[in-house]
Amino acid sequence: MNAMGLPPGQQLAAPGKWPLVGERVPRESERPWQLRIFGLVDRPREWTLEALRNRHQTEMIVDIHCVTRWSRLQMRFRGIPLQELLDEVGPLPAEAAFLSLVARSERSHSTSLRLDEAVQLRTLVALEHDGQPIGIEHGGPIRVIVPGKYFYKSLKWLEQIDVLSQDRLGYWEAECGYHNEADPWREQRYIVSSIPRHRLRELLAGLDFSGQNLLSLELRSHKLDGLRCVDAVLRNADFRDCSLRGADFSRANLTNTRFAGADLREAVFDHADLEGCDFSGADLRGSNLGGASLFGASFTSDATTESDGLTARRLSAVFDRSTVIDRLALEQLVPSQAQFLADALSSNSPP
Ligand SMILES: Nc1nc2c(c(=O)[nH]1)N[C@H]1C(S)=C(S)[C@@H](COP(=O)(O)O)O[C@H]1N2
Ligand SMILES: [Mo]
Repeated sequence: MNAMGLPPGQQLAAPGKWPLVGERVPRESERPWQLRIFGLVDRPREWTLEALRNRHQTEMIVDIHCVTRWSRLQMRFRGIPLQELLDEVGPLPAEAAFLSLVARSERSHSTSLRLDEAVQLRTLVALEHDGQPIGIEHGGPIRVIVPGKYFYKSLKWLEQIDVLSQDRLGYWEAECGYHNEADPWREQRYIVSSIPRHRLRELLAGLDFSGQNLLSLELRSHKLDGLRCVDAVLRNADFRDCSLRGADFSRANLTNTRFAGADLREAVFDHADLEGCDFSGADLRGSNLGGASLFGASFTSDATTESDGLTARRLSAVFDRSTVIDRLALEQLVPSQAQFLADALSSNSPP
């Protein structure tokens, strides 16, 4: 844990700011909002939104931690403990072991939890945040809040819960390699990639990852000048201390990728997804980050030197006049990072 009580690798979001992540709107439907609990239960049933609102509400103060490295502490939610609803449907003791939480959304977004864990973590079917109904963009009117897990387990627009004997992986877990355990204190962000070695060698020899979808690539300290990664999906890659001069990452998804200490001179990140990326100590002179998404990205960090393990050394990215970063993107950063970047960019701007 660091000084602010944050799990490893997390930063506080700007005060009062609650970033939007993932889907922005629920699926359009004429039907009124309802919650159903089906599957391996004694008495499957559904509740209208009204019925949920009329129940006794429980208040909970919860810290939320997004896998893209921003956190918000002490969020106040009100709703119904999932346990109470489960007690009413009666999960079948010998069989019921997992919950699949399904959203009213275009892709029927879902996530899953172990039944015992969901109860033990005091999962909430939340209806209110800060005394107001939860806004539609943040998953209202019915949203799951799972304390103690990365926020992708907290499903927006909850509509159905299937009680199952086997786990059914959710959208992020199945499609994007997000870790199914999702414990922020153990940094369980992603499962580890499983690309065969010979395939990786081929891609490296051709210096071309364009269009590939590869998770958690480990390429620390490689010489990869001119690498092409156009439209690639390379979440959670490790490019620390790589030489990547003139590399092309246009429109690539590089969520949570580590570029610390990398030589990124003249690299192109045009409209790339750089959420949660670490650029501390990287050389960004002449690089282009125009149109890139930078939520939770960092450009400076307090690193500890390896020799004595004690001396804090500040590692900061370097820029020059030709570095392109949208001023608007600064608003996506946590305050300390935004301040560092604003200072660094203005000291480079022409007089
Ligand atoms: N239905 C649905 N729920 C979802 C998601 C989504 O894309 N669709 N994204 C998850 C992720 S990754 C996060 S971090 C949080 C973001 O919630 P927020 O947009 O209210 O901050 O919602 C989670 N629940
Ligand atoms: Mo997330």
